[in-house]
Amino acid sequence: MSYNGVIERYREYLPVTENTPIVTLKEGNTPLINAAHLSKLMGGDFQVYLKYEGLNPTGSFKDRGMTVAISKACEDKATAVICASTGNTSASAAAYAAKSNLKCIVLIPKGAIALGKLSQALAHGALILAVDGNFDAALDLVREITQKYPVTLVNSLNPYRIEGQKTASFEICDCLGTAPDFQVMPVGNAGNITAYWKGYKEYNAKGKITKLPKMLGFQAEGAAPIVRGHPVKNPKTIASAICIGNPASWKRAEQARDESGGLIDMVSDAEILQAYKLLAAKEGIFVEPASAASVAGLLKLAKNNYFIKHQTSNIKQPIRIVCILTGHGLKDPDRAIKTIKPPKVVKANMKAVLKEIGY
Ligand code: AN7
Repeated sequence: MSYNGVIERYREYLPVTENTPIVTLKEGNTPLINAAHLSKLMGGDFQVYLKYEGLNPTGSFKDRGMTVAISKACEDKATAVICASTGNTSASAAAYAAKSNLKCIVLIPKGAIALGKLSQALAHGALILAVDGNFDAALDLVREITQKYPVTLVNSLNPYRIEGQKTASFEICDCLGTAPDFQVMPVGNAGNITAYWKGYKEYNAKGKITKLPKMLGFQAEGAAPIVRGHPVKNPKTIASAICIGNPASWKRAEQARDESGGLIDMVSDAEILQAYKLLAAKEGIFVEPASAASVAGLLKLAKNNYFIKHQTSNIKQPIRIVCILTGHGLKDPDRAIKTIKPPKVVKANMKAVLKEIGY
C-alpha cells in the first residue's frame, strides 16, 4: 500500500474533512531505531529507541504539523502564511507554502539560525526577514501582525500544528504495540511536548494503548526558562533551534510533565555536544545539536539512576525509552566542522595516502 503522509494515515484523529485540500510531502512514517550502544550504556534491562524525525521531507518534525496547518489554511482560502522561527519551522513553512502556492513570510533572529535551514527557506522562495533581536522578539511581532492583518500564523500557537505533530506519538505506539515507559525530548517553544502528550492521551482514550509514558523534556542550560521558573531575557546555547527564552506553550509543557509524572530539566552545551558526537559515532545517526539534547538528558538521568527509581511496572520486560531526534544533522553542518577534527591534508601520491591509512 502506498504511503500518503500523516493526514491520510491518521485522518480520523485530525480536524480535516472531505473539503480539506490535503497538502502533503509525505511527511511522517519515520523510523524508530533500536539504539544498541545507548541501551548498553544504561546498565540494566533497558531498550532505548530513537525516533528519527530528521528523516521528514524538510529534515525536521515540523512537517507533521505543517501539513495540517497549510492544508487548513488552503481550506480557509488564506493567501499568505507567516511564522517566527529558529530555523526549522521556517524551512517547513516555506516548503509547504511553495507546494500550495501560498505566500510565505518568515521572521528569523538575525545571524542565529543554522545555515541548512536558511538555505531551505531561501530555496523555497519565502520572504525572509532577519530581525535584529532574538526568537522571542520575532514571535511577538508575528503574533501582533496576525491579529491585525489577513495572514495566517503557522507557529505552534496555531492548533493545527499541534494536531499534526501528535501523529508522532501514534507512530511510536503503533510500532511498539504499546506506549513506551519513558519519552525523552528537547523543549524549545514547547509545542512538540504538548503535541506528543496530546497524542498519547488520545490513543489511551481510544483504547489503543493501556498506559501512558512519563514525559521527560530537556532545555539547554542557557535557555531553560521552564526549569528556572522565569523567562530568560538573553537565551544562549549552541543548540540554536531551542534558543528560546519565553516558550509559547509553557503552561502546556508543565501540564504534560505533571500529568505524566515526568520532568523538565536542562543539559549543558558540553553535554549536548557529547551526545551529538556519540549519536553520530556509535549509533550512525547524524542529528542537529538541539536533537542531541534528548540523548544528553537520557544520559544525565541514567547517571542519577532515575530510570531504575521510576520504573512503573513490575512485569519482567525491558523498560522502553524513546528519545526523539527532532532534526537532521545536515541542518547545521558548521557545528560538525567546528566540533570534530577537520580532515588531514595529504600529498596526492599513493605513498602519503597509504602511510596515513596505516598500510
Ligand atoms: C530540531 O523552528 O521553534 O519545543 O522555530 O527545531 O516544539 O519548539 C524549533 C524547535 C526541537 C523544539 N528540536 O521544539 C522553530 C523552532 C528542533 C527544533 C525543537 C525545535 P518545540
